[in-house]
Amino acid sequence: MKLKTFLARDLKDALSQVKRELGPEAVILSTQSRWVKENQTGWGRRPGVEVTAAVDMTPIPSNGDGDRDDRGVWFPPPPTPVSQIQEDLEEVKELLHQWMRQSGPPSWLLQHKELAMFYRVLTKSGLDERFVQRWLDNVQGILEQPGEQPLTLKEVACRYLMHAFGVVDPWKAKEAQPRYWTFIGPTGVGKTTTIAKLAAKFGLMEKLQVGLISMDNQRLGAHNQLAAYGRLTGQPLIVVHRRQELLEAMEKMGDLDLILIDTAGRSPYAPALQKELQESLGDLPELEHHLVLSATTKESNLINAIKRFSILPISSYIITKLDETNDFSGIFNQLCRHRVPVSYLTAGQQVPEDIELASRRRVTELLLRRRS
Ligand SMILES: Nc1nc2c(ncn2[C@@H]2O[C@H](COP(=O)(O)OP(=O)(O)OP(=O)(O)O)[C@@H](O)[C@H]2O)c(=O)[nH]1
Ligand SMILES: [Mg+2]
Repeated sequence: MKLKTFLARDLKDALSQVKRELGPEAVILSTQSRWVKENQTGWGRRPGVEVTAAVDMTPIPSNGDGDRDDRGVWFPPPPTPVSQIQEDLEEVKELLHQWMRQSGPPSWLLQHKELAMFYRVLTKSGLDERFVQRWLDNVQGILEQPGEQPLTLKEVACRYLMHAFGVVDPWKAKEAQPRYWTFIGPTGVGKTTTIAKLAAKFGLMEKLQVGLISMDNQRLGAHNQLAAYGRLTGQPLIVVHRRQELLEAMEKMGDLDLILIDTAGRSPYAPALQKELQESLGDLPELEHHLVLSATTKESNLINAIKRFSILPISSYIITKLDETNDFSGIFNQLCRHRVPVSYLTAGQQVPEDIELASRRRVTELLLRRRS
């Protein structure tokens, strides 16, 4: 293991020094804020960064590919470009996060105590650094506007966050009659339970005519769960196996107000997923697809799930299992990134109680609750 400490004016400069001297395999062990010389003559000092990095010098395995350079640093064979870029991005993201956490609020923000505190909350919330930076730029822009401040500082702090994502009430979003809503997503995220909650809300509380269709043929007897809810509420259920049967069931239920369609949970990593989704549900413009995501899912898996299921046009995200985590940052980052609105939030197993329509205020509170 070779260990070395680098002093640089900024993180970008430090990282390129690390790559140059230790090679691309180097691992960053720590970053810290430091004062560095302003210029060659040594006059003046400015904030900079100290990065400690290490590289593994163990011999190349006898069957291994790759090469050593003249410093003795081992270079593995070139990885596939996409995975390399993803790894680099993750590394830079983590470094930036550390950097922002350590360096604290910029000096201009310190004049506004309330905002500086809010900045600290944001940097610790797990929110994407690029988004924190955009928030800073936005706040700075507002504060620099001449004349009387139109907003209180608290409003300045929250306003940008609350408008960084979309919310939708899917019932009001479309006038179509009937409405056909499908619930798609990874296994076990709560699709069927969410359908049962919505069936009770619309059928029993709002007295609308609701029908249920189950396309879940993945597990033996998977539709029994929905059939039991249907029996309790008196709502009709049709089980379908093929696309043609789905079309027939949709036609049969055409005089109802709302048809909730349950699908089989699928691993976002399943190679045939997108083909299957396209073949069973693609090119049916009457369908509104709601992607169900669990708040407990790790961010990298969320990113992949959104990517794979978005082969179908997604009308909204439904976020489940909010009662099982206090870290909402992964979901929040994705809501800001994709701008697909969030419709419902669920926080518990009770049918029908544990579901609510999403609002900007509630979603923002979920992000901030861990630190506030
Ligand atoms: N804590 C908690 N549990 C939930 C929530 N929503 C669903 N569940 C539970 O999660 C488990 C799986 O729920 P299902 O509705 O069967 O999930 P699914 O997505 O239909 O699963 P598959 O059809 O197998 O893909 C059940 O035990 C539910 O009670 C929620 O908001 N909070
Ligand atoms: Mg299910």
